[in-house]
Amino acid sequence: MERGNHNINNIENNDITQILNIIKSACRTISYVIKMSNNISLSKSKNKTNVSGDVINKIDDIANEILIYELKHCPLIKNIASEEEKYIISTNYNNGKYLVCFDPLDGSSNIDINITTGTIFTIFKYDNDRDDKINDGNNIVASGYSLYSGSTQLIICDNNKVSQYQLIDYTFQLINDNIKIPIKGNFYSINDSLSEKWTDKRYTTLINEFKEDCYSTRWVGSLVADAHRTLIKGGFFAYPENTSNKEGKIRLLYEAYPFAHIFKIAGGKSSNGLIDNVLNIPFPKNIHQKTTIILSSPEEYNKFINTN
Ligand code: AFP
Repeated sequence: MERGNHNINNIENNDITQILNIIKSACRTISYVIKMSNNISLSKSKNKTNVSGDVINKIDDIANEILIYELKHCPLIKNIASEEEKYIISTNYNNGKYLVCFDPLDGSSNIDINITTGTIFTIFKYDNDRDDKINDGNNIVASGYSLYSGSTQLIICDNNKVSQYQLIDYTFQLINDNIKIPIKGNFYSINDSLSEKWTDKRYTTLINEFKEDCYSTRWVGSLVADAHRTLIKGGFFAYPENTSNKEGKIRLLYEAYPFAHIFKIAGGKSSNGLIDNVLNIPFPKNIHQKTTIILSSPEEYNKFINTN
């Protein structure tokens, strides 16, 4: 059996199940906080920005603390990386074999208007034969995201498949055990208002082609929601580099890698516009490195690579 390109055994399977259970529990708690709190107060700015320059809201801090509190006591985990922490956090378990990375609350600028947010996470296994190195996204052994919306859902990609759970009666119940992305969709998802600023004009040509082919546009502004719709209904999602965000806006480690892993296992495509498959981008020196991202059904991706 394999996860991504990574061979696994029973011990590793148990390790990953244990870590995923901790993440599930954290997502349940975050969901509870969002559902039981005044969302307007959760959106209150902390009057500080994170290392990527994004404004930190109260809920970003709360979700971050919940995840770190739950994960740092797990002896399997050596290191933790979060969007809200400047540096990697080392646990007390130097012999731990895993690095867990997450964006605690993606789309938090949408929390006050009660629009979908979510937690994105990924688990890397250190390469023991290479002095605890991680090469790239192919070291991922599991990844996923939650959606805090009308219902709370969890998508988990492990064991070479993508499964969908819904929080019903305080437990995550399986509602789809093998998600596959449609070969083609009817939607494209991109922040069109930035088109004048896109430095790679292939996106302009491609979007015009989609319009001619009667595609509809969708843009929530939460990666979890826009990528989830693309995964389930098919189509094309991209956040290209632009004159304000020269390397793109999406963070490689805890946003782009996990979605690239999920899309690959579900039969979809990912790219940074230059490298096919985001998992092949080398592990970043800076944990907050940004990247252009494309997540797509195979047909729309073919259109992209044939665009000049
Ligand atoms: P927030 O977490 O600050 O709401 O940012 C969300 C995000 O990083 C990603 O989830 C969206 O796809 C993207 O920003 C939306 O960016 P624009 O506001 O430029 O459309």
